[in-house]
Amino acid sequence: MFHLAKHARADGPTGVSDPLGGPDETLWREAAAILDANWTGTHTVPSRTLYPHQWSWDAAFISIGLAHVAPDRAWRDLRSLFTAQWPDGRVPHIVFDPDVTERDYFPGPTFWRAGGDAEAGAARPPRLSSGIVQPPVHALAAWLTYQRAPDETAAAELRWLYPRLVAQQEYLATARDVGGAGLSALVHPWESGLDNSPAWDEALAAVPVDLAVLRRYSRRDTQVVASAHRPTDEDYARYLTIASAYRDGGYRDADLADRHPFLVECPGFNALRGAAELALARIAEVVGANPAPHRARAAAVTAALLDRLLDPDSGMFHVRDLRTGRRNPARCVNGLLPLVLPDLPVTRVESLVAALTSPRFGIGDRMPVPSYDRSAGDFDPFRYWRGPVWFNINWLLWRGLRTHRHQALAERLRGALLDLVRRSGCYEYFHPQTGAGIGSPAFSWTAALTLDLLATPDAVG
Ligand code: 9WN
Repeated sequence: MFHLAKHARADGPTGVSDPLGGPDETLWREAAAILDANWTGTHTVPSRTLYPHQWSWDAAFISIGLAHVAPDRAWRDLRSLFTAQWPDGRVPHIVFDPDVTERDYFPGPTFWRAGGDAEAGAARPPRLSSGIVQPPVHALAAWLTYQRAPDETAAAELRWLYPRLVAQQEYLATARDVGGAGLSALVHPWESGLDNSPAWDEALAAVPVDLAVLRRYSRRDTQVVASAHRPTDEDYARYLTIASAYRDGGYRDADLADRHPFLVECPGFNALRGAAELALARIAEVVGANPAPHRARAAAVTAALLDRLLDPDSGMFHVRDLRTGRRNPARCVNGLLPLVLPDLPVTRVESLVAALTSPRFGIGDRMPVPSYDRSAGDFDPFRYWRGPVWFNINWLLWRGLRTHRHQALAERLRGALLDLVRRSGCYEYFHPQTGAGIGSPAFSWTAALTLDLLATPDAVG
């Protein structure tokens, strides 16, 4: 067990406070204990029951929490992930633990058939992994981890990570710019991190459902949690079809527009890519590199988002299907994530805040933002990314509100998030009306970001 509270106070307040008053030691200890229980010795798993490997964007959020209680583990988590980076710069969405059996997670290494062949040489992925990516939150995570304890050890970690983070961004900005307009295209809904969001429904509808593909394999998720809370079999069959198509094309990105069945531009993913460039600009200053190109790239991403994905009528950003050129009208929470970009024009900030405070997403006193428009006919309070509240997304929105000096709203959101975990525990996601925990209990990113919220009490900077 690591020191639960000592590190947290290194450059922070002398006591971790409850926003409503008294000390919040119990919650702090519970959250820290979850991260400790999910630590494997080399990395942290998102959940012991449902996700027994290392996931990409989970690792970023987890390191942000670990930075408060065990900075050495925060750096080791990030290092572990980046040792699986492919030669082309992509950071795989899952790095498989060879000690975990195929039975414990599907789709596992046998499905993805990528990496882990020590004989294959430098041109091949170095470790067993999937071949798709997830949102690049890692530069932000590295920067926040460094800021917690900016000593020589942390600076050395930044020096190790910087070229790798740059290669990750480079891959996303070039190989994945399928639309040619400066935004990264996603080749699978899982790349967004918001797996079965209604944002993908239209693009997915064009992918044939081959239920036989499911019979060849066996879903593991629905053996662990209720199937009414997870993606449907039809959607799961499509996920496998799309992943197989990418895999069978050797995970090549050339000519994707001509052959790949699913290609979308996601506002959340691209906003996080822009935010990553801004974090890289800060890191560049520490490691002696030039920050200017990073700032320029961040500005270009913001401009492309405004140009390609903004719907002036909804005031939000929407997913674009590159196969049809159509923007999906569904109002999904990834359409609010550009709020993390500091150079967003004020009118846009205000329209996003209007959506956030409207009955569709309404930040309530006790309830954070749901993953989908509450007033939509197909809003589903139980099913994964089609309604429930997710902690990582709300944490990003909280940061966005602070960036744009919406301090009162940021504090309300922070209070609602902490209230949720106090009442229900650190679950994977939450019922958007009752706040009941759904999915996996003892979920790492919920615990990690709880620590970060507790350690950041007031509307400072
Ligand atoms: C597929 C691990 C991951 C998260 C994703 C979340 C879920 C996986 C799954 O779990 O996705 O990658 O099996 O459903 O949607 O955001 O990274 O926590």
